[in-house]
Amino acid sequence: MKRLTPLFAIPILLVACGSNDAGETASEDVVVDDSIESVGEMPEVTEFKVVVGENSGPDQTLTVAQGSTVRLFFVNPNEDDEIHLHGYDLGGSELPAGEEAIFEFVADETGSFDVESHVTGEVLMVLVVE
Ligand SMILES: [Cu+2]
Repeated sequence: MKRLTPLFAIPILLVACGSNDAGETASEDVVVDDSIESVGEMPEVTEFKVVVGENSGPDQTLTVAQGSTVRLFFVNPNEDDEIHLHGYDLGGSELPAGEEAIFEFVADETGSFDVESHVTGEVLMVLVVE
């Protein structure tokens, strides 16, 4: 078993930094646990990946809360495509076969929005914001 001697060096360094003569509070200042709290304030991101021909279709529904950040990934492994999210009006430009398109946005409008292939006319997924 190793001794954790490096940990004991930290309080000494902190005391050396604070040159004010409040020697009694120095040991309490070493306890820094409010970093845990900041994790809860991270914005929520919902990710969803559609592989055309594998898990695409109008039955692929993603429901998210209004105001959340959404990151959608699309890839058509077999053919060039053109993928468009209606309502939010994202995409719609040419997507070469095998390349990934990423739509990232804040879902600030409620409703049901189709993601459509402009090549085949197929609905690849439906985004529901409520
Ligand atoms: Cu469209």
